[in-house]
Amino acid sequence: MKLLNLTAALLLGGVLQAQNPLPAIHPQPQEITLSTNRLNLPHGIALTGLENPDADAIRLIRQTLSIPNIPEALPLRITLMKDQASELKRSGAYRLVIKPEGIDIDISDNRGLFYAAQTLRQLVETNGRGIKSLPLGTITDYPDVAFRGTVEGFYGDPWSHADRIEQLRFYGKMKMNTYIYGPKDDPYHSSPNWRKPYPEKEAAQIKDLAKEAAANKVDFVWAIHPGLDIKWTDEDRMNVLNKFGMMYDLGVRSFAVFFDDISGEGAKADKQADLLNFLQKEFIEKKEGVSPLIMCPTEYNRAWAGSDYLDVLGRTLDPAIHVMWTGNSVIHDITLEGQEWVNKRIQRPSYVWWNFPVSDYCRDHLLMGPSYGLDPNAAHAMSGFVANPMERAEASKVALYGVADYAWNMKAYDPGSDFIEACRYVLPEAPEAFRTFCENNCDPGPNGHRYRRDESVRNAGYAEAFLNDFRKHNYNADAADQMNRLFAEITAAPAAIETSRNKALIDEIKPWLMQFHLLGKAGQAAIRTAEAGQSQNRAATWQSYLSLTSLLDSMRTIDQTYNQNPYQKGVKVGSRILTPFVQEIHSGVESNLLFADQADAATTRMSKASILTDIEQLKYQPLKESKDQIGYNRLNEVLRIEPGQSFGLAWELQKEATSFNFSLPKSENSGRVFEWSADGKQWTAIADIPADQARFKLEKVAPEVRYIRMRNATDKQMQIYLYEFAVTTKEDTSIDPVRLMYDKNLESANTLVAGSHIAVDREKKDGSLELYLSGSPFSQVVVEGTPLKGKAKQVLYSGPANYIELKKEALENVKALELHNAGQTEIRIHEIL
Ligand code: LOG
Repeated sequence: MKLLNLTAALLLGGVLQAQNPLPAIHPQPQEITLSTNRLNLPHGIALTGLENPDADAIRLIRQTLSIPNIPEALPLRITLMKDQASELKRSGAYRLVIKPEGIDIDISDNRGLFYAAQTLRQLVETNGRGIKSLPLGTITDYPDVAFRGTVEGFYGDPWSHADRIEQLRFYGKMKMNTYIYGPKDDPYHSSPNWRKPYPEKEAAQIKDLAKEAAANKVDFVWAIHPGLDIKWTDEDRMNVLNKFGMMYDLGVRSFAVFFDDISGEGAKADKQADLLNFLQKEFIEKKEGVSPLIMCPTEYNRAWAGSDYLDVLGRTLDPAIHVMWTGNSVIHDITLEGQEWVNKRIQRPSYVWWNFPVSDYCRDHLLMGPSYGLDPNAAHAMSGFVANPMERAEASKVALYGVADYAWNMKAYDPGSDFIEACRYVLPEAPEAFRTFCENNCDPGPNGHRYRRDESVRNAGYAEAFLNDFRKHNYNADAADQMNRLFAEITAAPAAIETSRNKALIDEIKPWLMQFHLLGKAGQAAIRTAEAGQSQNRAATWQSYLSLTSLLDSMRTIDQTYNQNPYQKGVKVGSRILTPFVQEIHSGVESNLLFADQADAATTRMSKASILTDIEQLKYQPLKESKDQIGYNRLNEVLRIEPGQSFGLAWELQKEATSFNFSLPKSENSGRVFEWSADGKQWTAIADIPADQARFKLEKVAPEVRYIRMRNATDKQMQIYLYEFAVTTKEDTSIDPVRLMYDKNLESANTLVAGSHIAVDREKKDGSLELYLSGSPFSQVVVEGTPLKGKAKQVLYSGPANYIELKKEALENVKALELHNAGQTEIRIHEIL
């Protein structure tokens, strides 16, 4: 609620009439009544009230307003809240009253004072003479959700120490009070070292983090992930307890146990509950100043909740323990209905682990879009709300800004406007350019979770309108104007963004900035190409098509050079709308050039590398593909294979496999079979793969094989990890390069070196001839025809390597044709029609 209480302000003396609009406060306060009139503080303030107010909050107030404690200074009175509604008893609640006589702050606890100080920081203005002022009014504020923040719970490079320190400060500013430490790739959080103490350097850093967290009123929650190899013995239960003790000694006061992404013995609900109840009694309740225990279950989302696992937890787990939940699937919007479903089973409100903007399943993408898909009516149905961010900490702030706003005041949260403010907050030097970057980099691309995000929403309609006309061979000039304007903004955005003082952010996103710049250029080139295509000028279309192709090649180079992690390699931008827009124009123009009759286009498709499976979990995975290898992306969670189901790979007819390797650790091996096939129909068991190995490399693959798979030949569900399943391939060198000139593919080409020549076949039924050539501007091509009746050869074309059209009439009496590279540099013959 935002009211302008003007009449009250007009009656007051000694206040300033402000020129500026009221500032936006984030997260948005629950109740706010502010006047445009301001309280002038020429002499600063004098603290009164509470004896020992929180030192961190006071430091912040001192930075915001001066505290000289002189008689002229207006009083700032801090008192503890009395007899208040239950919301105001929540940790972090405060009431801030700014009136002509001074400032009153009522607080529920230290955190409340710290948050009141954060609000003051956003309200204060300093005029030209250095005098500070605040708007008159009242703010009554408290969080909707008790625990708000992040869970560093992703696979991949954990955040650096500097990243984490900065995050904790950011959380303090955004009134988020929780940071759960649980990076999957920290071996002391998970296997193999969860039982061991941290080495000295890491221990010192954790101590530091706990201190920084406390200064920002954030709970530093340290999580352990023991389930991959835990034994349900007294010894291992003591190992967990002792590790908690070590962390306590480093200053940690909040704890969690994660049982996600495990299978087998560690995944048993009753055993997990036993351990947790033991920790609750023997550690949480006994140690001084420790907050409630948090656990992440193995069945942490509805799609996986098939057994009575959650009911067992609900029944047996101490009611004080929080249970985490990612929603209706691993990565999902959060709905009230979904929350109610799980809460009934676990017999408590679940603690939401929202898997956004985490990108460990789509590491070639940045998720820079708004945090949306969060139910505004679910506050009462969750005990906490934490987001799992990207491996890139600074870049994650755009989404986390929204997370903070949502979890504090759901009803007031508007993802769209919040996102615009988030862009301004993260990159104040160039907010518009940054917004252009962010709103066109939201979507993870096709992925196994089938989680997609809206992207390019301001322009998606124009893109669609343009393509609709393009598909009907029309050129939509209005939509083209809009798209051109967008692509020009995209081209220019990276340079503006790089003026940011936030060097850590620029380092994180640099490859995507480079790629984004190229996308802007490619987009403009695509529209030029479509326009040329529309005008039926084939020579101009071909030139434009070639420059578009070369921009796409540059994008491919970036994709194959940067961010070469072993999972999802490369650098993708605009996956939802803009990249497909450019690609469709590129291939559409190609097909318009090649096929006068579009019906022919469909029949000349090449065979393609692809995933081959009937397992739902894998069906939507994008293929991992490089020049000489195809394979599956590593799956983080456990793969469940029903009897008879299989997963495998298929590849191009013109490629031969040279090796096959897999890594399927912790497999229940018995009953799995590996098979291969030449046609995808007739399958033969691969004799050379040992039955009991989790990892294996097969060095010899029969040359005719084009398909490989693994099948569950038992009558039970199989649970395995899919780390690697890949085939190395090589081009079939027996392919004659001359065939590439007639393969209905403008990408492939036969290269003709300077001084050489080649015979040209005539394919077209109507007797004309088209040649698609490329080369340097100084290239020199001569096409000669041998006449039917023994006269001297005649020159039919002489000029640069380009699009050449020879009309039927010119060829009527020609028996044979020859193409000479008469220049100093090589030329490429892409296609002869
Ligand atoms: C993991 C998490 C990972 C996330 C997204 C949970 C509870 N566990 O599939 O570590 O970052 O999904 O890939 C998970 O979400 N496994």
